[in-house]
Amino acid sequence: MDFHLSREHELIRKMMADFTENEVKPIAAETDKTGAYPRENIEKLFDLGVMGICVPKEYGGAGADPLASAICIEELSKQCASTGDIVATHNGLCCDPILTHGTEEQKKKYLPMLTTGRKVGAFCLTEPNAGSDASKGQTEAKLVGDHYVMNGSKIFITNGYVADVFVVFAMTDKSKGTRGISAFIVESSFPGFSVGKHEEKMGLHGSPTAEIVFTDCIVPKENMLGKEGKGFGIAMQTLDGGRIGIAAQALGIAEGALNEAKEYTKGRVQFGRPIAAFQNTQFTLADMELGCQAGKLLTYRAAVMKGNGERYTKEAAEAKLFCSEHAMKTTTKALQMFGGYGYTKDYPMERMMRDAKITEIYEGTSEVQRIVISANMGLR
Ligand code: COS
Repeated sequence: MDFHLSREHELIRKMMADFTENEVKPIAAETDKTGAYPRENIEKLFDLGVMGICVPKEYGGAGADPLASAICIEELSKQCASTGDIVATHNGLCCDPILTHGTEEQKKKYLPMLTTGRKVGAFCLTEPNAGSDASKGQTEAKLVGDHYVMNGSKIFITNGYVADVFVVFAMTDKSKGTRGISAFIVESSFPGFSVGKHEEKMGLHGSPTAEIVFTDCIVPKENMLGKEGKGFGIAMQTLDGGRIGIAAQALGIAEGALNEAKEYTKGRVQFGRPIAAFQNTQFTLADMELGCQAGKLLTYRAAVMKGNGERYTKEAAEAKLFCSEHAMKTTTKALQMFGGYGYTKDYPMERMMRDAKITEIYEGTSEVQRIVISANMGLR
């Protein structure tokens, strides 16, 4: 067992750390304030090969492994969790299922679009009445001749109003429950596709979240992803990978908050001493550091297992659960160290705390992660 990153992974980290410092950090507060999608930075991330980083070179990607993708998301999220989220969704929830379950024709058509073609990807599973109980979606797709007619709506879709390619889950046979769900690749240009409500959120303001509506949407028959009735398993398998991305995002937020807290407490003098000289501050920072190190090991372990082709459902859930809860704890405690300043928008702490919260909710709440972990502990 080697706990050191390879030279390639270190180079990727350095590249992303430089990009984050020079391009992401300067606009992070403004992105949060205006809610503007960080389009120029996403274009630059396409240039760097980060969008679709795990897609093999033959389809226009960088051919990197899941650990490289996690490192990119972690570094970006140290300064801007919205940017980390856009990348995590594109890579983990759109490129990955097409790569894993797509036919050769689908891979040749869609993966180059999502890499060199600069089209952004999204994932449509959640519906108003199907959140944690993801199997209860009502969106339907009926086969009519050589195409499916899709009707229904999906909510809270990350990249919703900027994406061009969507992996969508719909019932093809309502009588079969989860075994009646199929996956599809849907383009925003298909007739009957529309974007509904743009969500106004507590945090992640730069990450575009929207409702997606299908009204007699025409989806070619050949756009079914995987076999008919296998959609639920594809969704669950995709979310296993997606959870590594959210773990990396939460880890990045926690590390970013810890870095800010270290700098601030060394410079802030109260009672005649920098507050970093007080043991209470030091112990709190030590707990933050410990959690970041533990979270990093959990996240990288899950990513390496995915790269090795091993089953990593439990490990991804553990990483996501631990890192998201640690991000929430760390941002809350770091804000406290900033006192009143932490509560203002002059410092990034309140943004980091708002951004951290969603990592305990999306791609499976903390409660769902506990269901997944306990279901994989041999208890039944
Ligand atoms: N990988 C592959 N297949 C999986 C799987 C996984 N990780 N997890 C479940 N499956 C398959 C099962 O093998 C089963 O297949 P069969 O019907 O062929 O036997 C099927 O999926 C149903 O499995 P299960 O009965 O465990 O599903 P549940 O409905 O009980 O799932 C949870 C329960 C809560 C774990 C699931 O609904 C879930 O993860 N919900 C959260 C969804 C989520 O993250 N939403 C956020 C959306 S993105 S923001």
